[in-house]
Amino acid sequence: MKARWLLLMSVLGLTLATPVYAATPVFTEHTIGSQFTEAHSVYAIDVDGDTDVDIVGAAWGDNEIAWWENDGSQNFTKHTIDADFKKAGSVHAIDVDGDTDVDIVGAAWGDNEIAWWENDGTQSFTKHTIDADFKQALSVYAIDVDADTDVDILGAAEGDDEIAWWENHGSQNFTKHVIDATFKKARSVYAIDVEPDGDIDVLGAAKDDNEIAWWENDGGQNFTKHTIATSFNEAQSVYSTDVDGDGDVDVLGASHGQDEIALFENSGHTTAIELVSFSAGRGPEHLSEPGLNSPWSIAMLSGLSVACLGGLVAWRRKGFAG
Ligand SMILES: [Ca+2]
Ligand SMILES: [Ca+2]
Ligand SMILES: [Ca+2]
Ligand SMILES: [Ca+2]
Repeated sequence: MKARWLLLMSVLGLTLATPVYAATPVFTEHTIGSQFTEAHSVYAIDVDGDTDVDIVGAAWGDNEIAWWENDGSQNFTKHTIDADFKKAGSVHAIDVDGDTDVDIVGAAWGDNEIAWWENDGTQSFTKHTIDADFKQALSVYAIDVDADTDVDILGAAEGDDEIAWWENHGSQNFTKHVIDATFKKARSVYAIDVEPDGDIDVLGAAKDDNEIAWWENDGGQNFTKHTIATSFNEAQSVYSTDVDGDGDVDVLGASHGQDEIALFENSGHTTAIELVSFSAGRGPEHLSEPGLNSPWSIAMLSGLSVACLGGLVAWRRKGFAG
């Protein structure tokens, strides 16, 4: 059996590294917020600037954006930011207006809205609508897209099949720019310098196109689409970071339709590989309930390229022209 696995991995072009038996992280669940109906999105950042990390969340069913204040010992107190943000699907937090406190951005599917809540410095938040006609807004992210030092906003609209960004003119007056209007049932957006060439590029996931894609910024915010995956069934979510520590950013995706979390490795503009979970002695097994306790995520968290942590984790090649 071992020989077959070695053969398989050899066929797949793998190098079987010596297993690294690093300390295995053990995760213990602590409930932060309960009865947060149809909790849909979460992010962590020091909201109140007291050096501990707080939590922000969006609840689809409660139409709510909230944050949980950390007392420094991970005892959390909930504060509602907005309780009338219909089908709140996504939340992110960053200092939008550059006054050093952390503000909140959100997407409301039911209100077709992208909004931000301004922090007055004492965590009293005032809502500002950025766009109220972004149909079935499902994802939001914020970063300085055009490198003019102010924070811009990105969104994905399922109803408009659209990935867009809103340019901040420096005083939180925003102008919308469409990046792609034919990205069917766009569900997720993220932005990072993919190549990297110093400018911010954009990533998206489209449910009906079964697609993960990125749009290359030419430095003047003219975006050219590059497809990463087109048969990633009901692509739901996209994220990007340097998973394997080789200096370039890789792409992570969640596929609703094939019950899969995948890694698209950026291997120097040539190919990428999709990570699937294998159980020792059995065939490839997609992770139906990927979670932090899976050997796979442990491998990613540990930065291991190949790991044997409760199961065998192997790489499968997947085309990705970087
Ligand atoms: Ca804090
Ligand atoms: Ca601020
Ligand atoms: Ca900017
Ligand atoms: Ca770039």
